[in-house]
Amino acid sequence: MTSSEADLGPGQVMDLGQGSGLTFFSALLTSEQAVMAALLDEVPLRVETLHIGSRAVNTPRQTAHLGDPGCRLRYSGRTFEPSPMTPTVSKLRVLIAGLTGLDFNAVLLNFYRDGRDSMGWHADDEPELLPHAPDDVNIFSLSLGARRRFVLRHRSTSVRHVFELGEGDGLLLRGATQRDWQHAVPKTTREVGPRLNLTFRQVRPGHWGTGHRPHFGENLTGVCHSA
Ligand SMILES: O=C(O)CCC(=O)C(=O)O
Repeated sequence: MTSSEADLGPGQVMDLGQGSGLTFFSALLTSEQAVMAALLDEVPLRVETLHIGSRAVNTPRQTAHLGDPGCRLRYSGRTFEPSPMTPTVSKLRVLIAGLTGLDFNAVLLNFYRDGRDSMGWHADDEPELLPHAPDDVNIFSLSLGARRRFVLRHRSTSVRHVFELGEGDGLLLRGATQRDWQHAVPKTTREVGPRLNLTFRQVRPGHWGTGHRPHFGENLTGVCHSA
């Protein structure tokens, strides 16, 4: 992983100010390609249809939501009940708990088949996210396969930080990062292989949420997704 604006090393902390911050863990997995193959085999990934206003739009990537019972996610007009975590996802959960001291009870997988697949600007700030969305949210992002640009943009200053995440890189997004920053994985015309990203989340079980916020606005003219 590299950053255009910061030179981060393994396990290195980046303070984004005002309670926001990142911790980067380089190439966490010794058998990253085998882990990715196992996940693609175990997890039923698919394009989802979301409801944005009166329109139905398809996600520009494949996706799946896994988690403990009741750890549902709600976004863009849909509520997603979790499928049980698969053996490989459960092992990653344990690994990440050892690394961070945090237990993540839900995970959203996003599979970018090639450079045409993408993720629009959004923040993971849904009210069901713990410990206290949007002011304090822990998200652990694990990126497998091809490196893709992961862009963070401050909501009011538009300051950007650009990372190339893949090949087993981990990124813990902490504190107010989801309140004050948005993130995206833009499309690219570069030849890139497939990339699988897992965002591990802490979800309040049984929470139904309050919003149907279409926070993947940049994709509304075509295909859209969530988080
Ligand atoms: O693929 C990525 O790196 C980002 C995934 C993401 O933004 C999300 O799951 O909310």
